[in-house]
Amino acid sequence: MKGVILAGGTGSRLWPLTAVISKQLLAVYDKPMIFYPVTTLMFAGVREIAVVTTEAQQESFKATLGSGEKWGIKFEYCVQSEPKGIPDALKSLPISFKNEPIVMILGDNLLYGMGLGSSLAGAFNGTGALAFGYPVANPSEYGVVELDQKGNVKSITEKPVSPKSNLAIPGFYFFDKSVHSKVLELVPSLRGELEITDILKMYKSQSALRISVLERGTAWLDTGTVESLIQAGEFVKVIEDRQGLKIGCPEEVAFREGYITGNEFLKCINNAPTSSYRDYLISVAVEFGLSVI
Ligand code: TTP
Repeated sequence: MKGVILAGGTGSRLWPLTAVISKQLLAVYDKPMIFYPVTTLMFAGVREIAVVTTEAQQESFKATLGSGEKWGIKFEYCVQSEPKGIPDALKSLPISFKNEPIVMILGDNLLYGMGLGSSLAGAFNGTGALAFGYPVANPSEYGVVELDQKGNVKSITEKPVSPKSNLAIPGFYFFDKSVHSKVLELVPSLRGELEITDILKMYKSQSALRISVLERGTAWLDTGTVESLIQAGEFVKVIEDRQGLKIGCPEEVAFREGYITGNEFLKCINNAPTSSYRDYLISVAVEFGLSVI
């Protein structure tokens, strides 16, 4: 399975913050926003990740993330020429991704929670689609899923005026390889975009859509508005200050999950400038008995 991070779009709701910087490169507290979805995909066991961006911003993403080698993964970069919707971005994936199941995450989504890492890795069996449900106070702003008592999907509606449930669908999806042909069948919605909910409906019509309701202790934050961006930053700060552990730190995840060796982790530390981020990496190395020079 390969990973996909959608980091295109216009970020208009965050303008003028996004006038020259992509939303997904803005700070969420102490690191670029895209580090959070990168680490979510690493926890899901993915080693190859396509980063879909606008043409104008591709170099900035390359400068921020690099080839992935230092984190034991591989990034491929591709361009979505116009922001024509979330599933449209899948059309720009490299050939090597087009015959593969994928796990896709929106570059402005932050998922955090107990056991999320290990449970994600085994969540998808490679067939159909797996998406998630998350109770929110404002379902009208999201794609909403209605489940029957057995947990089967009754309906999916994009930004409903009168939501049939309080379960929003986070921007994190597992798809089998048929997703690549499905996106070619989509037609734009009234707002002129290809809609991810239409892809989910296609899987539903084949009885191939599974929704897993995220546990209460899980946090799902999106960072598309000034308010939600600040909230996400505050959330990360509170957890990190309290626990003395970082959320969304790719070097640490790579090392703890065995993607890189101790020596490679030490190399990450040596290449990092003096900063609180570097100090944190050093504290992880010390915990593992590695000697930092
Ligand atoms: P949105 O928040 O729906 O759109 P946006 O990022 O352009 O922001 P705004 O609505 O404020 O203009 O996008 C969710 C995520 O999906 C975000 O990470 C950008 C990404 N995306 C693409 O990569 N391509 C697209 O065509 C769209 C619509 C979104």
